[in-house]
Amino acid sequence: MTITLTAFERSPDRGLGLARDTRVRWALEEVGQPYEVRLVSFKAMKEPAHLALHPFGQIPTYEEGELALFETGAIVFHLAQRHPGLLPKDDHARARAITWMFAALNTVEPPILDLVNVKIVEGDKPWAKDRLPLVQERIRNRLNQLAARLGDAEWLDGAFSAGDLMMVSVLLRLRPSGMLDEFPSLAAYVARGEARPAYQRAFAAQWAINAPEPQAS
Ligand code: GTB
Repeated sequence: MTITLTAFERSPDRGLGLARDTRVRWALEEVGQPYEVRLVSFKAMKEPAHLALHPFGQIPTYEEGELALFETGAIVFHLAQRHPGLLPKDDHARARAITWMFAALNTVEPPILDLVNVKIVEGDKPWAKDRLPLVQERIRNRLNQLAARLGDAEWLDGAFSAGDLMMVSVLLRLRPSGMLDEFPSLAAYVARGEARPAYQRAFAAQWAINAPEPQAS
């Protein structure tokens, strides 16, 4: 059955792979499932046809026959349950890998999104300069805790899993700020994720759509 994702017609990150379709593409590549992509404009995302798939008018969405999903956590979890490669067979190890997916989305991603909000969305507010260090401190706190747990391990809990896929995807969003480089073990962890052939294919697929046009000289 054909799998179809939606993605930005033109991602505001100009191909850095930070929009959330990349993590779904990565999961699909890890489990070896082919997929198609339907590109949507910001305007189309808020129109009824897309809102029927995504109540909040966002990307990505996932369609597979009669099934339509939104929320990258749910989509990656669906793929990881359906296909081997992203969750361990052992019950406890599987539950722990799922826990890391939730930790990435519920505990690590929110302060990182706050950084984007305070710098970009709320950047012109008079209180933004006071809020910024508070948000940065919250992120550093989380990253210190995460780095302490990772230690010198390759992945968060044994073999690479959907938990790592989600955590690496979330941490990548920090790279433009330079904060990831303050935590060399986490920067190396992210680099290991990016080096996976499945990530490389996912990145290349979104780059083919979003790369900046070459400038005429
Ligand atoms: N919780 C949802 C999920 O995980 O699926 C969040 C989905 C979401 O935020 N989608 C964003 C969206 O559709 C795109 S990824 N935004 C349009 C809107 O809400 O109107 C977020 C994103 C956007 C831009 C960059 N960037 O430029 O670097 C990175 C990530």
